[in-house]
Amino acid sequence: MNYHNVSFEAAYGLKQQIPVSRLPEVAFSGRSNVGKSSLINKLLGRKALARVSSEPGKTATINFYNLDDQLHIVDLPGYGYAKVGLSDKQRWAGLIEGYLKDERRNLGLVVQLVDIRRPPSDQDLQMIGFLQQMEIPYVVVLTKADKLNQAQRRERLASIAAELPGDPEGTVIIPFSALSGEGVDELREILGQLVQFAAKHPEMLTREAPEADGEAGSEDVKVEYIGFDAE
Ligand SMILES: Nc1nc2c(ncn2[C@@H]2O[C@H](COP(=O)(O)OP(=O)(O)OP(=O)(O)O)[C@@H](O)[C@H]2O)c(=O)[nH]1
Ligand SMILES: [Mg+2]
Repeated sequence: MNYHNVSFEAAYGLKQQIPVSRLPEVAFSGRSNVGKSSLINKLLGRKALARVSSEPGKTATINFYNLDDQLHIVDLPGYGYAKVGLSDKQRWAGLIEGYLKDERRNLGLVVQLVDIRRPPSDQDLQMIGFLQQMEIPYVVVLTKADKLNQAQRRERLASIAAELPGDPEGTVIIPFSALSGEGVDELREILGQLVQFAAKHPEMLTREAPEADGEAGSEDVKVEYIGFDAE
């Protein structure tokens, strides 16, 4: 994939505005200020494609970036910012949930961001529970890794798997720093595999509601490119 061929494509404030997927999508989720926009800029090798601010609550729309016309990078609004009014909170929650539940989405992966310095918040845990329930493949990225010294880092890495819901062995966890670029290669590797997989299985990433379809053999679809449990 050519990481020099990236562009901002669109921002949506209402889920009804989001068109049916034209490309496979990878969405970035996490609480406000966790570093989603910074990660996207680092991943795409651009300083200010996604807007970063010291003021939380910056990204209030779902923003689509085009990566080499092969993948849509989707920046979701951050949740959990206390100072935002209730109506905005509800709108954002509706946007995020509407996006993740949209069966017309060719959503191949959610990258769930968690600050490396703290255990996941209740809302992080809720989000991961929701992804599991929806059977959406995800990886966990631990942001701001540069803010810890080696001992603190070891301590967090030893604790995090047990703090997350689900199988601790089975969750891919990637330390990341938008300052040093740590974690970029691993994420690009996963995105590359996702794109290859989507090219081979154009129909398979679009989800059907798990309730509506029971087991429905989507197991093989979701795991291959995130590096665990490939059959
Ligand atoms: N040291 C350090 N600071 C970071 C890193 N990533 C983000 N930050 C800082 O954290 C703050 C928030 O970063 P953003 O990328 O805007 O966070 P966001 O998740 O997009 O926030 P919202 O748009 O409000 O949801 C900014 O001041 C960034 O400079 C990192 O890896 N290391
Ligand atoms: Mg942002």
